[in-house]
Amino acid sequence: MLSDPIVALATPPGRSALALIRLSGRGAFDVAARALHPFHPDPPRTVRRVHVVHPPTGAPVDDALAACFPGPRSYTGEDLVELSTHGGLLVPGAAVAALLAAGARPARPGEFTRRAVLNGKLDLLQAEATADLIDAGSSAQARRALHQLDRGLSTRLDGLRAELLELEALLAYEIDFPDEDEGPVAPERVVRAWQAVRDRIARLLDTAPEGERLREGALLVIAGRPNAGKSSLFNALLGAERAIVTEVPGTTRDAVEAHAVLEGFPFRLVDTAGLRQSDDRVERLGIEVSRKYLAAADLVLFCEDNRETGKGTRERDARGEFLAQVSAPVVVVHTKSDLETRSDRPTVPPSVAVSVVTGAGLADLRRKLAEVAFSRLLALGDVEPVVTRARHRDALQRAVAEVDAFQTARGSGVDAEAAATHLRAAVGALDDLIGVVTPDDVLDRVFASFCVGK
Ligand SMILES: Nc1nc2c(ncn2[C@@H]2O[C@H](COP(=O)(O)OP(=O)(O)OP(=O)(O)O)[C@@H](O)[C@H]2O)c(=O)[nH]1
Ligand SMILES: [Mg+2]
Repeated sequence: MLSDPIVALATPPGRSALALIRLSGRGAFDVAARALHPFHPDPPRTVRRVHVVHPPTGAPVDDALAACFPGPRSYTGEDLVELSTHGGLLVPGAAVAALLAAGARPARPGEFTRRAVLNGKLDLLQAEATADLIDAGSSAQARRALHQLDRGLSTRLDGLRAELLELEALLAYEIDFPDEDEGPVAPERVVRAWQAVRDRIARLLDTAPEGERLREGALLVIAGRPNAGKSSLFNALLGAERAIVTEVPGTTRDAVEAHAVLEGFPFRLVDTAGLRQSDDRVERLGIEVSRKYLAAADLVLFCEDNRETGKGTRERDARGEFLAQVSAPVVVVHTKSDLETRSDRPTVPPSVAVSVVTGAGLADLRRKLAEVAFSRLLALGDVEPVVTRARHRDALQRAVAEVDAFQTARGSGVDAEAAATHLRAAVGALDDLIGVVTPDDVLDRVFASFCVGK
């Protein structure tokens, strides 16, 4: 395993009061001693003032603070130095250059956290949570990442792993006493234990769709007839005038996408071209794009002008036809509620009336959208673990498949020892997920999205 000294800026480059530099690896303290004066690694975890100089010229670089964390009690598990320098465009880079000249090499993206995983300071799920916490753009994402960093998900998996091993232990009796007709363990007990652990793994797997949606943002597509007020609503939800609004039907020709946080949850909002039969070539292309987005949507916001709603069977048919084509959940919204309405219109639940002029109904709409897109996460609260990546989903699917194969094998009279290999394989899938033994290519994939200094 590589443990040579690496260095990187852990804070973003640019104007700031301070910057933080990390230096880690075998010999990190020797490297530091060449560029920091005076350098005292003792006592550990004590901040001291140092002069940063560029070896070998000795040219002064900065007046800084240094703290030493001898391994294994450090973030990486190696000898580690944290250096707080002044910020700005020049000083942090010059301080990194000084440490490079003193014998360190530039860290690769995510290399500090990767070493923390390899040295057993963090499991793989915690490493992923570190990246998620840094990338979080909404409070729900941050809370979820913190929970995972706190071993919320890891603890649940430890529990499931223990249950699988207990189930295997029940079988051990049969393996040891194969000739007894009715072994010391009643078969129903094995079935009950199997059912319990299977359900628990399946329940965790059920959180995957919304968990992954939480990391990426729910794709919310705003659709409806031309002039229904889609772009106006898009801007209102975004809190910015991103899309062009005019009284001319057919204004929006292309899909406009933007990130928004609604009720603390992340969304990717898409405004689309109004749906209608059109002879205009450009508009037709826009409508084609709308349909593609609708097919990929997690959630559709269908806008109907309050005054048009239920006006005639043609509109109702158009809506029915539209709703039949969309497989994602649809929230029907009546727009322009500040304008005069017809009182005899039928409403199709769930429906919310909004006005971007008065702001009426917008808060309700935001809440409704968060509820529909993240109902399961809202019901689970922040304590229950959730899986958030395709990697997690794949591993849990493998575990469920093995647990099921175990039961099938039992049912078809396969001997206990052979059936138990499926339980072993299920434990292996959970181990992969936590990262007990992680092959390099898995680590490469996990750390590919990390930034330098993390
Ligand atoms: N009074 C009132 N007018 C609104 C409201 N929302 C939109 N409008 C008006 O309705 C017209 C159409 O609004 P847009 O947001 O451009 O409608 P659209 O659905 O994006 O239209 P296309 O892009 O052409 O499909 C504009 O003149 C808006 O000012 C509202 O809540 N109240
Ligand atoms: Mg528009």
